[in-house]
Amino acid sequence: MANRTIIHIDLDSFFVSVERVLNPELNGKPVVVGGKPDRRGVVATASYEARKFGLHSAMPLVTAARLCPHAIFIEGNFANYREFSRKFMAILNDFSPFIEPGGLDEAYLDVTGFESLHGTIRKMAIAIKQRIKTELGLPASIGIASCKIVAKVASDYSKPDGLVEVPNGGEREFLASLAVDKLPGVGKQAAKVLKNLGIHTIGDLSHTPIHTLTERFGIAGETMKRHANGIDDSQVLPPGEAKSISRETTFGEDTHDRSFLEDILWVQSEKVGADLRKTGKQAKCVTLKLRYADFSTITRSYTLQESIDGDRTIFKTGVELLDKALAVERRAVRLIGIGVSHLVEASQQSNLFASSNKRLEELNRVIDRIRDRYGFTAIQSARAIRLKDISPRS
Ligand code: TTP
Ligand code: MG
Repeated sequence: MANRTIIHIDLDSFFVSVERVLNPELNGKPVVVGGKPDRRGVVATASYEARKFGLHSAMPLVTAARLCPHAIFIEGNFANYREFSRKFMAILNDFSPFIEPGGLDEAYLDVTGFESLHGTIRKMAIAIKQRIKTELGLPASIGIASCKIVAKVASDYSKPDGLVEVPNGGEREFLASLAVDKLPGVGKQAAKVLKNLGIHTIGDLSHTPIHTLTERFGIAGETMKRHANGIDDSQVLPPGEAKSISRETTFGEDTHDRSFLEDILWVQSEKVGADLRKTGKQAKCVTLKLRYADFSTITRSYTLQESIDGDRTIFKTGVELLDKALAVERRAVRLIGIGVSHLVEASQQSNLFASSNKRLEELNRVIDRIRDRYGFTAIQSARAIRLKDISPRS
């Protein structure tokens, strides 16, 4: 993949910072947004002054009041935060049209090749911070790197009111000394498991054999290892652009019943296909997910020659993947799911398809229109109806 430049920007103690703009008397003081400590509830945001006392998001307000009795506790007003968020995103949009919001107060910007507009990307980042400061009164932190994951870790590392640029090629070195839980995707539980394996830093993680990780975390282990090495090919995707569309079903009882699994897969494929066509996209990859009785989970993917959006193709690919998976292991299944990814804009003419496929595509569209009008169950396949009458034979 060609070199990219990604900015990750995240506002500092967002809710508190907005409250401070509205009431400057709160500046420099320990402030908690979330409510009065006489109420049950948790801290939404603690100012950095309050964090020195150990306060953090999601901590019970009562605990926060015990640790920092002189903090100022305020209820907060979500409508205000939404309004500031809207203006924040509008400013970012002036700098790059390639923007992916990650919540109210953070976003990724793809700024590849934008140096010429501002001198350097660092200067551009400074300009972004300045506009947010002068127009909104909010402090922000920015990470600049060659991929999303490293940019995000960098912005977090730079907080508060910081700016860190990770040089191209310096990703691994930047990450190496940081604690594993600084890597997005490594939560408290995963960090515990890693610690027991003697893996403390992201550097340790980057050197861990892949099978050690996949044994514990499934395919998430592969992602973890790639990210620890500063590798992340994921694109900056504008809002509303789904990366994948999927459906999954967990059963009350584990099942070996092959035809029941197929029926479920059909109904799921119909729904995934309908969603896909609704967004005007086609997919190039179909993924089957299976969870067995012991909670171990596998996913199997198949990349198609053509991009597709028909229920039958999704289903047939899913069944092939199911056949392969069950050929290896005939364990009882607890969950089955199917998804599509690698989405592209649907092409206007799909003359590459054989005419029979074309008719099926047309049929899909007719069914979509009827369902739009009368609801999804207005038209049902024999498989879906059968599912209502049977429960799985285990
Ligand atoms: P964050 O960006 O995670 O946190 P923050 O902006 O308060 O602090 P900083 O970025 O400087 O570390 O979340 C943004 C807002 O989302 C935060 O101000 C409040 C809200 N939020 C919650 O309501 N509950 C939570 O558990 C978290 C993490 C955030
Ligand atoms: Mg924030």
